[in-house]
Amino acid sequence: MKSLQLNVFPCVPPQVDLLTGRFDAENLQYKSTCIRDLVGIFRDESARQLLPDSLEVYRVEILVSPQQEGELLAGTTHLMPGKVGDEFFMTRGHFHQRREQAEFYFGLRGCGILLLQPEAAPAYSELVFAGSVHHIPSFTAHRLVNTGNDILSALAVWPAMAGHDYQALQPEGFSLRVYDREDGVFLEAANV
Ligand code: M6P
Ligand code: ZN
Repeated sequence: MKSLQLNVFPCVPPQVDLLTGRFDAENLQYKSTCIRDLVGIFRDESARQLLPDSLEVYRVEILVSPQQEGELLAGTTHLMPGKVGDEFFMTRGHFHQRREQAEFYFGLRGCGILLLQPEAAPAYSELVFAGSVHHIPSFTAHRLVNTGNDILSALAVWPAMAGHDYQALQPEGFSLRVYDREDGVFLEAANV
């Protein structure tokens, strides 16, 4: 390959390690979500209370962009392996405040399930693995579940003004839940 001979030097852009989803960039924001932050999210609340409050369930790193109409954000969720009782660790999950705004997730590491809950249709799910691509349509809540033994990392790209609406999912939550049972991973209706 020829070496670069330039009179004007291009900027070095931020980088992402596609094996882990970790960014190498100047402007990053981090958000950590621990067991103490997930009251009422898992089916077995007493099992949640038995785990250490400060146990980290997932962390998100976001490449900062301007918060303005038309802009996009990119971030990676790193969801730990683990369970609350027999229910796999998962993200809180959300609708967008701007319901019409969609999102993409890209599976990078580990394995799991993406739960998708449209406002006006039954919930469905997709397998997440390194290389999987997920279009999250408008008007659809989304949540990642880690069903493996490794960290599940997924890169997300979404509109900067989409916002997060966590309240709309309370108190019922998603209508599908994912459990670790003797004979495998079980995706079940939440009210069973
Ligand atoms: C992805 C994106 C973020 C989201 C994060 C964690 O990185 O969808 O917008 O904040 O996952 O999900 P939650 O907000 O449901 O905790
Ligand atoms: Zn989203």
